[in-house]
Amino acid sequence: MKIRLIDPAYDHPYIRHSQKVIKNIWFARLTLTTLAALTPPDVDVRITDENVEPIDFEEDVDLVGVTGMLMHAPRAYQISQRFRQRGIPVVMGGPHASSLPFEAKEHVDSVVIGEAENVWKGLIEDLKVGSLKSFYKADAFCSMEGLPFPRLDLLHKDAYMTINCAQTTRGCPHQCDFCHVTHFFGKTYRCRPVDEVIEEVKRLEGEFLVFIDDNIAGNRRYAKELFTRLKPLKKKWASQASMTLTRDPELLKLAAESGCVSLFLGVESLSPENLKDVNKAFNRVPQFEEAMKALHDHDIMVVAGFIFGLDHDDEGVFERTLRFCERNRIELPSFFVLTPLPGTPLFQRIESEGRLLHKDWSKYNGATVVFRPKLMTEETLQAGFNWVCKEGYSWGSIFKRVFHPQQRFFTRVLSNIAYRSIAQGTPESQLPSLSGILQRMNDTIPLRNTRDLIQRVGEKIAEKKLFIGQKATDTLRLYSVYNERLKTLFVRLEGSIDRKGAKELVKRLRGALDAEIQKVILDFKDVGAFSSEAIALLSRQGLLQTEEGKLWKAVNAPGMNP
Ligand code: B12
Ligand code: SF4
Repeated sequence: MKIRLIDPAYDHPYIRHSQKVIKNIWFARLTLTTLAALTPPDVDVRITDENVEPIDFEEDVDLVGVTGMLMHAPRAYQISQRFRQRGIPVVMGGPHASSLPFEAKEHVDSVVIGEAENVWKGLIEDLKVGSLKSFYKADAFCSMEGLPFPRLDLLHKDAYMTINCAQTTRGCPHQCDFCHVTHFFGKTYRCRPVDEVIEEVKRLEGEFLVFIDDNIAGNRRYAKELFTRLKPLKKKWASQASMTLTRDPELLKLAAESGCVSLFLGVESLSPENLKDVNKAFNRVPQFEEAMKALHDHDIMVVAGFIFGLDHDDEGVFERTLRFCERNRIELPSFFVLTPLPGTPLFQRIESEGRLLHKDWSKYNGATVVFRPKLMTEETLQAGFNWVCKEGYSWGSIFKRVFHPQQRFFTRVLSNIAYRSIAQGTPESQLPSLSGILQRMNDTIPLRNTRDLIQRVGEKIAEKKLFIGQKATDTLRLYSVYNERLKTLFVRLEGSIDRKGAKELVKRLRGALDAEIQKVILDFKDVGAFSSEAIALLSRQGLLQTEEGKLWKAVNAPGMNP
């Protein structure tokens, strides 16, 4: 019996995955090599990754197995059709088929939902006796003990950056709303026996490998043992982890000592509100800079993922995020447009709010806007995303991020050059025009005279926010968010306001109103103290109003007084 396993080509809107790009940055997924390893030895199993070689549609085989993420689905269906026309049965599995099995079944003979470990042999037996079922789904997740080592020998070794991949865990202890992993693995997080991982790693040729885990440090005790056991092997490795790893100095040190040279971290957003919305509040924004520093102190290259288009993102987010990457010397920022993946809570929410633009899965690739964002138009999100991809890999930005005394300097530069070659394919787009104004409206203004400030004691005590005797702050902090659809800027003020702060605020608001912004709504409720000059100035401008029971009412709008 002959089985051909196929990974469909990835058709990206602007990045042509040329052989050179794949050779520079891709490692091989473990999907088909794992499936091949699960195949009984009497079956002749082969793999085609369409990204690196063409499919032979005339091949004489007994079964075709296709895998695919969501955006591969349309191509996977085409491939299936070609083989089925010749009477060759096709089975599909992987993230997409597992999320939408009934859709997949319309295009293939059989669908494997979830992991293949407990069903693949049975499927082959059914095929042999001519009774292939429409769906296969294991009753439980497979045991992580005794998993066969993936058949890396079936890959074209020289086509990828590396084929040295291994997996130590499956799943993730977190449940971020946008992530497919939780949907696929539920709340489970399973670890392979360390002995088996070590044995597999020992067998890999060369010094470098990638652990394709979703979160290699999801169980700290396990990770510590694994890293300790990896040390004597003197390998270099890259993987993915959640940012919680950076909060455990012992774990981070062990990771570095065991050969960790690069980590992909889902930073996602610099807005705590966004992170809370998507159930990722365990990423603590105030600790981000410290986390990046800790990784760099251990000479670990940071590949940081950022998502654009979350509900609190306005058009200032692109520039703000890029400047953060530059300030913190993030070696390889990875930018994504928020993409609702079927099966995830995010998909359910966006769909129920009627915000999905279409269900053309080929466009659900992380680089194309497929939903209606809250604070921006689709066009602004797409343009801002294109801008950040290109600008983030401009020479200027690369210079700011990697040119500093560090070990492995050349690796950092070379990886940036590889990423730059991809980013260059992004269409030319302008930074959204209000970006600069929005940066200035999200800022801290130092005050000059804090002696004469009058505290809003009574009101603040009622709000349980201020105790008598608390000192007035010497800064005014502006937190702003712009709603492009309403053409309205919401500004929350925090701290104190003296004359200088009030003047600066008025100046910035004028700048905003001179641009496209039609309305500004100020929220003074977190301002603990004002100077009388500031009150006079803001009142003259029509920005402050008194209201019964409360001293200052949140105001206001266009007609600022001259
Ligand atoms: C490694 C990886 C990558 C690599 C891929 C490199 C390459 N050569 O393609 C990189 C980092 C480049 C990458 C990029 C992307 N990735 Co990725 N990636 C992964 C990751 C972490 C591991 C994949 C892997 O090897 N798994 C191990 C194998 C053993 O598991 P498996 O693939 O699930 O296969 C099992 C079953 O699904 C089943 N099965 C799978 N296929 C088939 C087929 C048949 C016939 C059968 C019977 C069974 C079967 O059997 C297997 C054994 O149980 C997964 C997460 C994950 N845990 O799988 C995400 C994941 C697959 N990626 C994902 C995404 C979204 C992307 C991007 C689109 C991100 C982006 N926005 O740009 C890009 C797309 C690039 C591309 N290649 O097309 C999503 C897919 C979600 C979805 N529903 O489509 C995942 C699930 C991660 C997530 N957080 O949501 N990725
Ligand atoms: S931490 Fe990462 S892998 Fe885990 S659920 Fe969140 S996004 Fe997914």
